[in-house]
Amino acid sequence: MKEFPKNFLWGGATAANQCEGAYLEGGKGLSVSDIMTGGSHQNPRRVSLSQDERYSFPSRTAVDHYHRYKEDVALFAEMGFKVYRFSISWARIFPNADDPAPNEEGLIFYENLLKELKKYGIEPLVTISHNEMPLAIVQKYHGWPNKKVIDLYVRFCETIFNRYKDYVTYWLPFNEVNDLMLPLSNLIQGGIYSEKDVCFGDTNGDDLGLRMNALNNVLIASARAVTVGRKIAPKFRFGTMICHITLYPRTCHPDDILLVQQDDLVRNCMCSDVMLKGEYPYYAWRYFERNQVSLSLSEAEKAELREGVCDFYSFSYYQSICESTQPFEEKTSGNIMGGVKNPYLELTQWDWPIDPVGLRYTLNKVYDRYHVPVIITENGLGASDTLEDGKIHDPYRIAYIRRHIEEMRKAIDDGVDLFGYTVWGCLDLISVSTGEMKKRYGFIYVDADDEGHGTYDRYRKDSFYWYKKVIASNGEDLD
Ligand code: BGP
Repeated sequence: MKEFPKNFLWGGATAANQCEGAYLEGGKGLSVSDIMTGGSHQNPRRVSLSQDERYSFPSRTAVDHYHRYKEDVALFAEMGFKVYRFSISWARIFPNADDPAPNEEGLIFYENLLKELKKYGIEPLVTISHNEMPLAIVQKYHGWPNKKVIDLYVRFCETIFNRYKDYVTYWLPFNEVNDLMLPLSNLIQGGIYSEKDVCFGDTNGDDLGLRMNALNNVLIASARAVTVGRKIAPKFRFGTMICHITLYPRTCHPDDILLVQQDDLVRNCMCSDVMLKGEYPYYAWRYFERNQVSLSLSEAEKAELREGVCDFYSFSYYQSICESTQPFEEKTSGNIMGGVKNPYLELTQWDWPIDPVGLRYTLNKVYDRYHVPVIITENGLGASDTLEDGKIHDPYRIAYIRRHIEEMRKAIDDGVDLFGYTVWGCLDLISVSTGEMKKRYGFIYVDADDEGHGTYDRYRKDSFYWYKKVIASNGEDLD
């Protein structure tokens, strides 16, 4: 069987809003994540524009990476990371979105982080927007349906491209850009606020036309940023970041096959088709027409989409789900959306199906569709861990990641040009869906609980030493 390529980028991934904390330090403004309250698997997070003091807001303190980034990067280096994916909090650079000048303190923070990575020879992979738009975009501009937000975003991009061009090659314009295909992401990705939606996940205020126009503007902004970026530094490489919810028909009834094909195209493929092929595909236009969506897309903007195509495909993969036209009662959760239960798969503690083979299937699917290099920018297991005598035994996490790496290798053997893997939440951090701390993904344990109590000290889990061996052997030693 083929080996992992020599320069394979092994590493981990985080996002500013889930790890930095220090939400008003260094001149940072409020971001959309700062108004999301804590929650749990059973109790959804609330959205509190008034920032009601009865609630806790976990992103505000997160895991204090803002102050401890040197220690964290040293631990990543100890594991042998070749790449580290992180995001730049937009609200740290433009606290009010339209400030006359960028916030120098914010720029210095990421410059220092990049210098630290360089010191250890770790390649940065930067997500430009990961649920961190300044709250001002919601309050003053009413979110991404407003075309002015494209200009604000591109200005943010130009600022960081110019400032960090000597450090960064790989950029991801938007995290899980296709999440906006679902109403859940109206606020955190679309900047669309509705009083009818009290909790994260509420869909009462959803307006599909508005949401699709928000997404359309995001895709235009992404393309424009790619074009602008290439002028600033021709070495820059840009990637999609797709939340790939791998879909299976629950039965082989032709209606189930068709349902999955149509949902897969719209949910999983549409955004990457635009970002890699430079235009909306035929089925997107049918989807808009059938749902009475009128898209504001000028000829000049269509040309921008064609010009600003990405270089590589990146995606998050946590699980697959089933769909059916038949009424199957048993359901499971999942990243962003759940589905019909697959009787062949086990579930995580948070009810997400575990499907390593689905990763190989997905890698083959996306490589066949786009013929560009592929990197997995999120994958991992959210589980609760126990700290005892300074140790954390997490064989379940090792087993999950091992099985996914085995399938990655098979996909490489199939012929897929896979060039990297960044495990989600390599450092424990706040969960997006539940706002919990106890849903942990890390190789590095952070001593903090759901209420924000704890020393915030870092501990190496068993998986830390295991992943170090995996990287040192370039994926050969998975024991
Ligand atoms: C993805 C997000 C990440 C991350 C991950 C795990 O959708 O891009 O930010 O949080 O899901 O999800 P959760 O935190 O809900 O467990």
